[in-house]
Amino acid sequence: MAVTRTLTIIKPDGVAQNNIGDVLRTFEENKFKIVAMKMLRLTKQQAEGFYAVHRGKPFFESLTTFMSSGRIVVMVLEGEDAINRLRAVMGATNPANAAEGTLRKRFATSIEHNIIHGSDAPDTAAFEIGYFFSEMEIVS
Ligand code: IDP
Ligand code: MG
Repeated sequence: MAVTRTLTIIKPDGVAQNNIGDVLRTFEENKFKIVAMKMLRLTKQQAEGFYAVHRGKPFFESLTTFMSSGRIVVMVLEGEDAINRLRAVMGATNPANAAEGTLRKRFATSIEHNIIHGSDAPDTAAFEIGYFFSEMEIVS
């Protein structure tokens, strides 16, 4: 497996619940290298642009309102098979279905408020990394 990059976000609920430290520790324990990181607050329009693939879904309006409701931490992670390994560490979208020990099982409170985002494929990872970071801001 090759070293790849993925985009992750600690969502507004994770920041508000003081889970930044828990998430960073989990990344380090799982041998992800944090190669870019910043805190920001999305506008509604910026959240809609990020989640454009979900436009038209019943949860789109609520999701983009939630994602623009508070501070988030955005990171680029690098590692062996980073996209798939991050998804495994995150757990299922709905915390009720998330495996024991996963971030969503540990900290998420609902299918929407599930504390963390992770890219789901190489093409979406490339789009999502470029949405937040220039190549100059990624330090590996
Ligand atoms: P993922 O974050 O596990 O990749 P997606 O299906 O890509 O899940 O959905 C994006 C985000 O939209 C989820 O993380 C969650 O916050 C929210 N979401 C997904 N499905 C639902 C739903 O059925 N109701 C409410 N929110 C949802
Ligand atoms: Mg997704």
